[in-house]
Amino acid sequence: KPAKVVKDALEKAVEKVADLATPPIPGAPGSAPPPLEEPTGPKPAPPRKADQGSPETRTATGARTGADADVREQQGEYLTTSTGARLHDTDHSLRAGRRGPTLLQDHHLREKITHFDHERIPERVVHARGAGAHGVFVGYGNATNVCKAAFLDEGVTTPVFVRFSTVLGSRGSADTVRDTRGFATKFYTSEGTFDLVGNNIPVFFIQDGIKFPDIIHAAKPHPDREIPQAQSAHDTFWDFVSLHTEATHHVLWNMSDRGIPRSYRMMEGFGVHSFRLVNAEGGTALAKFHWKPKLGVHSLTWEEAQMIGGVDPDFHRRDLYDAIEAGAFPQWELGIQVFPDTPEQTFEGIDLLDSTKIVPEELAPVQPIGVLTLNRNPTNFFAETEQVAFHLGNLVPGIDVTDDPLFQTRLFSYLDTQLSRLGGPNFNQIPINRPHVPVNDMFRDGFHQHAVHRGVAPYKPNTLDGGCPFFAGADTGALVEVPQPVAESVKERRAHVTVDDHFSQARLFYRSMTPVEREHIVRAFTFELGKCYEQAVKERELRVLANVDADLCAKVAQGLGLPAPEPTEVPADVTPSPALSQLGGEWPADGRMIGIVVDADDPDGLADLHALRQSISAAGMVPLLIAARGGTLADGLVAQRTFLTARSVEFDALLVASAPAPAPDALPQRDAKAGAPSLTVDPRVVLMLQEVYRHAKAVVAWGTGPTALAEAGLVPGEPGVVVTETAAQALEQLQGLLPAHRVWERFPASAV
Ligand code: HDD
Repeated sequence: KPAKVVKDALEKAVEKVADLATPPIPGAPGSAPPPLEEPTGPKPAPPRKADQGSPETRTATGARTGADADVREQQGEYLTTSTGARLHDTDHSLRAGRRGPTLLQDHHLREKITHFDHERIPERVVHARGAGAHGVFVGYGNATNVCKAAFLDEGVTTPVFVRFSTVLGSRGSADTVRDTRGFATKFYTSEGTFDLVGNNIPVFFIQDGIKFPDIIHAAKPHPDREIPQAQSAHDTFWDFVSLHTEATHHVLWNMSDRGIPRSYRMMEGFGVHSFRLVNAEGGTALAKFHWKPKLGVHSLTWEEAQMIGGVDPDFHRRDLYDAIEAGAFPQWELGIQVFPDTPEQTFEGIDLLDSTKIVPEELAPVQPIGVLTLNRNPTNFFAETEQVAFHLGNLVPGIDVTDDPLFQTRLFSYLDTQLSRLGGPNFNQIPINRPHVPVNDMFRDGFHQHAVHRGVAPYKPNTLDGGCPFFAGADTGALVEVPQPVAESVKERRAHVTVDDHFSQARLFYRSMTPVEREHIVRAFTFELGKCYEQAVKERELRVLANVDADLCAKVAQGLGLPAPEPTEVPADVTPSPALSQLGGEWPADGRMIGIVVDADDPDGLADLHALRQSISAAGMVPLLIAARGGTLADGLVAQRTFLTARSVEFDALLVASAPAPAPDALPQRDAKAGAPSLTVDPRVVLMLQEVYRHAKAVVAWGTGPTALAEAGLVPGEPGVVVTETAAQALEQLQGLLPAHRVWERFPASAV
């Protein structure tokens, strides 16, 4: 009997072990095919997108230099190890029995996890959050008298990559925070790569690059709590800028509507510094670069920016991507302000080597010299947008540096930072950074060396490689520094005297704004200082504002509940520069988002909507139907948004085709509450209308739509609140209102 017990137990154990045996390898003889949800057979690789090859590097004869770009891409139909062995499973680790430990010998597991563990690289120390796009730049040819750079010649088409960014936030921070925006452009020219690394604000906080760590440490989150994220509304920022008053001009721009752009597509860009341009005869001029958006310069309101930060933190990234996918390619003209290259390096008394100052366009007009079109989204965000490395020192013949001490420090920092960010000195071999011209730099080895260099003599002079590579001369496109006299002087740590003027251009900026824009600046200062805890910081910033403009100072002081101090300097007499204001013009409405509220259950309200949508699209705008429920409403009309998923801030204007009754899921408590007025219109539509009104956007209603306006308290005939007979008339009205961006007449009474 005991023998039988042992035998039974043994048999059971064997069965169990059999249960745990390794499953048969799929496809092995005799193994049953496992149930598969994915297609099994190899499929032809998807067609390559036009941009999947990295920029090619070719010699003058057209032969490709370096390794073939394609071999770096993922290819082949089968899943493999990183060394190309085909795999049959990536869902289970190799284990000693089904419930046993994982084996160290599982190379695929170790390789997969190790690679994953190292997927992240350090984010940029500033400008970590960004979005990029490819495009082309076409020169107009009219700059040749001042600049010999070949990419500016008439009709020359140069591929470019542009990266827009915020400065302060981490990689995952919200797009619509109040901040300066980066606008960095890489031109892959026939003479080497030219990087124009600018911002959407033409001045900088500091005049000397040695102060960069100070301003950034002050503006980044507090080191103890690591808050607030992506904001300047905190004590350390205002502590610093109220003490370091040369920041005042930049701060004024940040507190203006420029700090909260509506879209990357609607921002100006500035090279900030003066550059030295050189023409074919060796003549020089100083110049400042400007990008002028064809769509005009437009901003969000502060309340919109805050709401979007929660509702759609990727707003600007999405906007750029969607516009390019939809074929609404954003464009900017590149322009230059040109100044004589005098020994003083000033223009009309303005120091051209002081990056805290502008030269008003009224004194030196911006002359367009070419046009940039962004027409292609990146294929892979990390490979392109994250790994792109800009550097002010990437110059081409015809464009040279100046002695601006901010410029000079930047020349060091941009190369240096890539060493830790991209892990070594070979970052220019990364596809997005590779020049589109032959490279023979004699740099060798180092981390992430991808090239297989030939030859034995990476030094000069040599005979063993036949003397190669050779020197170019000015006639063969060499980058030759322009001989410049250096003023006889003493070595010292001191700023030039012109830099002592910290307030006159801040005042010029404020005085150049329209009343609405000034009101926004007042509110921004009041908000930001209101977020500070330290009373002394608020008081000190008010003393700064007293030197900018008494009215600005008084209004902010009132908002903070503090006395307005007297100025310590006699305010400069300034002539306003209307070019600094964002208001007063009319611009194309391309790419504007138009929400159309409809009642899904009202066939009359849906009648003309096919035609309306088509007309809106034909006008270059994006129509989005918003209804109580998603899916097809009637007659093939599809709702892209529901009252649950839509928020007003997504739209530039609202059309109301009908007045939807409250849907069952629309705040049912309200009706149930004793004494509450019963609703006739869905409260989410009412809220949307009220927000759109507060943000000074156009509202046009027809059909039963006016009922919704009435419920929201909007009165037809008020600026930008229009009732029409038909959908076609509504579009006509809308097209009259959008070119001004907002219904400005509603401000400042409702300024937000
Ligand atoms: Fe800078 C990035 C623009 C001053 C040091 N900067 C960076 C980017 C932009 C600017 C647009 C993002 C580039 C990208 O998308 O990869 N920076 C400016 C402008 C400045 C300026 C317009 C003043 C006129 N910057 C400045 C100074 C220093 C730096 C004075 C250092 C002394 N900037 C850097 C950096 C970054 C950078 C640390 C971070 C990531 C990178 O370079 O590649 O080197």
